[in-house]
Amino acid sequence: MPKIENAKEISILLPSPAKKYYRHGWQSWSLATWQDAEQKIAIPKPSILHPMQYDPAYIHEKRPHGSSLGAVKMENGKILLLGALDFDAHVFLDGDKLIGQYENEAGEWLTAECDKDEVFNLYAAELGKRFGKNREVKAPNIWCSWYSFYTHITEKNLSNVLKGLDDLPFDVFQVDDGWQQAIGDWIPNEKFPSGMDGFAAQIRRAGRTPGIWLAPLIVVPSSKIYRQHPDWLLRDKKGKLISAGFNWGENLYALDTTHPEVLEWLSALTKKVRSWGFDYVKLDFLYAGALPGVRKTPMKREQAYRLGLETMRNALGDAYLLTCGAPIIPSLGLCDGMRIGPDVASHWDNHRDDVLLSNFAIPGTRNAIRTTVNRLWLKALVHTDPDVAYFASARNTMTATQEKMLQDLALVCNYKATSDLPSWLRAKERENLERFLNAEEKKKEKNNFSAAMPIPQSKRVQDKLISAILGWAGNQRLILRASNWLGDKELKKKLKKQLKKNKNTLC
Ligand code: 9PG
Repeated sequence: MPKIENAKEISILLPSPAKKYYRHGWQSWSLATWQDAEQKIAIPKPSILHPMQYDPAYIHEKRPHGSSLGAVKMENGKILLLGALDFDAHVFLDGDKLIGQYENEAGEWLTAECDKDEVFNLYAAELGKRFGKNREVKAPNIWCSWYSFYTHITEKNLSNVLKGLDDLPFDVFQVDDGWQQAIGDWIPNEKFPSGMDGFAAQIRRAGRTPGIWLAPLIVVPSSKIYRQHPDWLLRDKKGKLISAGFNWGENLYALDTTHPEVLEWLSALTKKVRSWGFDYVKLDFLYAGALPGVRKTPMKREQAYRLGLETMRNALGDAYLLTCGAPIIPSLGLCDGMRIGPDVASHWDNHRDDVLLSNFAIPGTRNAIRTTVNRLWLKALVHTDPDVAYFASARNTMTATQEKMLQDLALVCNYKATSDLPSWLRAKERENLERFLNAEEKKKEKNNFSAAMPIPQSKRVQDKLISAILGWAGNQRLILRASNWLGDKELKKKLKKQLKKNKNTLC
C-alpha cells in the first residue's frame, strides 16, 4: 500500500537488495536513467556548464541520487519508489537504504512498492492532486526554427519557410532563439524589420499559430537589463553573482523571482509577447529561477521558481505554454507542455561528450531519447516534448533506424515537431513527414528504445587523460568563446550557400 508521511528526512530499508536505481535529473536536460545500483556515473564536464545542466547543489554527490524522487528495482523483482510531494527534495541510494531529504523544512513523501512501473503512476497521481495537471488540449504540431537555422533566423528566411510548408499539417510556427536584441532584452533585433507583432501577423495570415521562444529568467552581461538592474540578480551570501552557466559566448546570470520588481517585469514581458500575437510560448532556461542563492524574500528555491512561473502563466492567459530547461516537479500544473530531455542534434552520439566529458545533457539524439523515455510517466500530467524529429536524411548523420526511433518517440509522446526546412526534403521524405504529422499516438510498449539506454563509459587510461584536459579546456571562457565563434561562422557559411542555391525557389 502506498504511504504518505511528513518528514524532513526519511530513510527506508530496502526489503530486498537493490539491482537498479532510477536516477531522476533535476530539470529537462538533466540525465534521467535506470543505472546499476553499483554503477559510478562520473561528474559531467565541463564544470562551467553544471548550473545549466544539473542541480549544482548535488553535483559532487557520490551515491546514486536524483531530484524529487528515486526508485529501486530489487532482487525480488519489485520496484520501490520514494517521491517528494513538496519542493527542494533529493533522494539517495545509500547501500540498503533509500534516503529522502528536504533542504529546509519537512514535507510530504510518498512511498510505494509494486510489481511494475505502476509506482510511477501512483506518484504522478499524488503530484497531480497537489500541483495540478495541464489543460486537456491536444499538443499542436510544431515547426520550430532552432534545429535548422539556430540563431541565424531572419524575417526573410522564416517567411520563406512559412510559404514552403504549404499544406503540411503544422499548427504552430515557432520562432526560436535569435529574434531578440540580447538575452534579457526581449526586443526584436534588426533581422525582424516588421517587429514581432508584424511577423506574428504574417504567421497568422499563413494559417498557423504564432509561436515564440524566450529565456525570461536569465540575463547576460551584454544586456541592458543586466546593467540597469544589478539588484534583480541572484547572489550568494557574500553578494557575489550566482552563475547560471555559460552560453552564447557569455556568462549567464539568474533573476531573483522573489523580487517584486522582477515579478512585475516578468508579467509585463509575457503580456507584451501575447499582445504581439503569439499564442504558443516556449519559456527556456527556466532552471535559473531555482538555483541555490540568497533571495530578496526568503523561501524554498523551487517555490521561488514556481512563483516566477506562475506570474508568467497568469500573464499568458490561455496561450499554450511549453517549459524547457525547467525543473520538472515545480513546473507541473502551470504549463501545457514540458521538454523532458536534453536537445536532440543531427548526430546520434558523440565520443567527446559521452566518454570524455561524461555529459549526457549535451545536445545529441541518443541523450535526448534516453532521458525522454525514462520520463514518460509524466504523460499523465503534462504534454511531454521529446524535442524535434528529423526527416531530411541528407542533412543529418543518423542511420534510418536512429531517425525512425526519434520519430517513434515523438508519436509515443504524442508531441510532434520538426525544424527541417521544406526545401531540404525529398518527395519521399516530405510524404513521410506528412504521415508523421497525421499519425495517431503510439504505445511505448510497442517500441524498442533500448539502443539509446546505455550510459557509455571507458576505462582506458588515455581517455581519462584526454578527459581531464578537455574538462579544463571546456572551462576556459576564451576557448568556449572561440569555439562558439567558429561554430557560428561555419553555420553562417552553410546557410548562405544554401540560400544562394535556393535563391529562386523556396528556402
Ligand atoms: C536556444 C535553444 C533551443 C533548445 C533549448 C536550448 O546544456 N547545453 O549545452 C544546452 C545547449 C543548448 C540548449 C540547451 C542546453 O538549447 O533546449 O530547444 O531553444 O536553447 O538557444
